[in-house]
Amino acid sequence: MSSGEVHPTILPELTLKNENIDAIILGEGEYALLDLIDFIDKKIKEPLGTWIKNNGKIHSFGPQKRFVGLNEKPMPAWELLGNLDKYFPYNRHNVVLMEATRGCVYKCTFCHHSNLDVKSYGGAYRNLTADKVMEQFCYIRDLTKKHIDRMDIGGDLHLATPAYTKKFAEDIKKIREGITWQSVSKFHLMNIDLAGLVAKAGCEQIMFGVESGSPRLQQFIGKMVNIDQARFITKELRDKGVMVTNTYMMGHPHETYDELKMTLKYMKAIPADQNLLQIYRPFPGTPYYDLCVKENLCQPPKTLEECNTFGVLTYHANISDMPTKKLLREFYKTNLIEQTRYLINSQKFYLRNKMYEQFFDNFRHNKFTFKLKELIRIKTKK
Ligand code: B12
Ligand code: SF4
Repeated sequence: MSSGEVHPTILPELTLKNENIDAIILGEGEYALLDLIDFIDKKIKEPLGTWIKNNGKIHSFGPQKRFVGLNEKPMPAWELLGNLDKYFPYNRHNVVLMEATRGCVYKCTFCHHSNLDVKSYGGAYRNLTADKVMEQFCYIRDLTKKHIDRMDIGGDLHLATPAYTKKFAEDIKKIREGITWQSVSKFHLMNIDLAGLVAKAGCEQIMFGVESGSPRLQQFIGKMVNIDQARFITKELRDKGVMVTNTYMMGHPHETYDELKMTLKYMKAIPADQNLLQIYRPFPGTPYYDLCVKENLCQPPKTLEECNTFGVLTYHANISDMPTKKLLREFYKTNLIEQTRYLINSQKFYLRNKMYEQFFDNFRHNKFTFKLKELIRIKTKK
């Protein structure tokens, strides 16, 4: 049994120690998997990009030397998924999530892209041309009877340089056939011209990471966001009909209540459609996580099973300098306000774009009710 993706790339030894796993692929999988097969067939001795367990002994091999050219790689075999209709719940205006980018040029200290193995085994940052994005979209569209006219191509960081943003927007504008798209960028990469360009090119939503309003924490995570620029870009995009989502984290390592209040100030000052809020959970293999371990704020998982209850998914570990009650109260109170605001903004967006099914569905399944259910779950567990 072989395993792959970010988790084993960051924790190869811990993953391989699991009795069910014989081999892992670190980083990009395409060529490494071919090497692994050749290794099993005894054609090569060094399957690059893999770690292999043999009679309980772990053998590690260096990064792959061949990486996929995103624009040259064959179309993903979507048809192997069978009836694609079932993945698109609405009769009209479905959205399809596609890969348009790999890697990231940045190294924010809480993110998996700050991990050296992710960088070296995953390969350099690459992105698709507008032509290729459309080709992939049309390929999927032709495989389903459902109406899809929206694509989510944000990945980790799609609009990663002003030059690419300009080229992508100009190109997609010419060929998009009414298709709209959602993306991810950074405030310092945007300006008034690019905001106008992406809006005209069919961009319906952009996400930006802010994470904290505290200058100390911003410096520490490697994400400096200028409040005035963020406010200006957000307003420009929204005036042009693009929805803006800004992401924030609360409960950074050693965060104080005064610092959290700085984050709240950012949220108020930057008029996004949605402020997406998370409690920070340390991600193994990142400098932010290392700091947490060093300062005894969290314990490293010892087994693969322990990872299930660690970090991203389950509990709210408080590693800030605030009392847990205070942190959680601020988190849920702010979320209540933010998600109510977002519910209203997203409903306006759906009505504006005549997405009536999405409008009614959103009453039942929205982030507000999601958080409410989470709160009830935590309360009943206690
Ligand atoms: C797109 C995405 C999503 C989409 C998935 C949509 C879909 N239908 O696929 C959505 C938004 C739904 C999503 C949800 C979640 N996601 Co997500 N997601 C991503 C993202 C941005 C890209 C993944 C992707 O498709 N890349 C494109 C493919 C081609 O590349 P790839 O996945 O790296 O795969 C390559 C190699 O890793 C390798 N490989 C991959 N799998 C395997 C398997 C084997 C056997 C082998 C040999 C090789 C191999 O080969 C591939 C080709 O080179 C990643 C971040 C990232 N950059 O990886 C996070 C990421 C995978 N998500 C993450 C998380 C935490 C989640 C959620 C749990 C979030 C939440 N709290 O709800 C949920 C879980 C959903 C679920 N049910 O599993 C984490 C996982 C963390 C971890 N410890 O592993 C990541 C790494 C982001 C992060 N840093 O936090 N996600
Ligand atoms: S810009 Fe986004 S994807 Fe890139 S390192 Fe920072 S948080 Fe990660």
